[in-house]
Amino acid sequence: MEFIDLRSDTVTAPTPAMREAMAKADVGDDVYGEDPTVNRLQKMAAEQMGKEAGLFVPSGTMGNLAAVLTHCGRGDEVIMGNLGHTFLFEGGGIAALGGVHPHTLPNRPDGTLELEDIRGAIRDADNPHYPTTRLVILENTHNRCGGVAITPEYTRKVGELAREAGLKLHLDGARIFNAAAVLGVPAAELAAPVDTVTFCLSKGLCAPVGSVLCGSKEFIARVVRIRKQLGGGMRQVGVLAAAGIVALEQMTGRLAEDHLRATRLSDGLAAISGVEVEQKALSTNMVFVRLAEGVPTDSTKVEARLKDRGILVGAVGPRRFRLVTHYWIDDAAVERTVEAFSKVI
Ligand code: TLP
Repeated sequence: MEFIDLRSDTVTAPTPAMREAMAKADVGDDVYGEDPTVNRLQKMAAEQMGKEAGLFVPSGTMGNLAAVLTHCGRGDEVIMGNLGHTFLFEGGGIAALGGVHPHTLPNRPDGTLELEDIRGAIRDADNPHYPTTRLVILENTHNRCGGVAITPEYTRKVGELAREAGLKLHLDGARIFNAAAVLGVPAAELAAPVDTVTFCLSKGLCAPVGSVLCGSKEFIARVVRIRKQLGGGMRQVGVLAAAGIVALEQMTGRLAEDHLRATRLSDGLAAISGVEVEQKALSTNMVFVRLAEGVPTDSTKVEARLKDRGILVGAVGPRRFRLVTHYWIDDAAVERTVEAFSKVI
């Protein structure tokens, strides 16, 4: 059975244009800095983020980890959201590998952190009881807050606050191009207030592997060593970077289509009695839904019944699901999903 896979946009297979570019890619040893395709991708990525330099890394997780390990030393502290990907879903890597202490603040439903909370979390640097506050992390779009975009105005305010306090600001921009599409601004505007940004090529942009960490030349030069320590120095990796170039050239401009389908999906599901949709402003390609109170089932059972009908969704709680639209989800897939949900419920 061919599945309609809405579990994530990470499930996207490369497009035919990507496979062709991968087959033809010029390659070299990237640990020597000699892979022309990787070098081209890094240059394009840095330009699109408005930063001096970029570094290709195997995953978004490694991009965020390498950024934190470069900004922070052992015993330093990072301020981040309690629903942030770096806190929830990156294996505690910053603590396990870097001895970096996470200071979590409650994410508001729109994905932001209260500015006063950030200010209040900054430690007194002269008091030896405290870890040293070094970094703030934001996430755009914010995954667990519904795939919502964070505005440039808000990011600028956090940037100012961080600068005044002598802190660095990192953006987990895994889906920054989705945010740019819904806000109608260039990705560089969203990244302008931050020191460093990671974005993913392998989610809605469909590349099979890879993310790019961008920042100043001096910062990226330091990340090269950290990436090597993490085992992320790759060799003839131009075959993957070639797909990343296609992602930047051909895929960022179509993300609004995924957002439109997510809205249709959300509207269709909202009309089913027994299903409650968490509809939010500035949402992008994610739809979060819950089973209404009194519906005598749970998300694991619903997930299994939907799978029997060829639909894959992600259970993210005992009565909650996430559905993510992407390049391989067309209008017919949206209709079939709504129909299947309705029958199963
Ligand atoms: N997110 C995945 C899962 O890990 C939850 C998904 O299906 O959404 N930052 C953000 C905001 C992400 O959503 C993800 C992946 C990452 C970083 C990590 O990227 P990868 O998977 O490339 O390590």
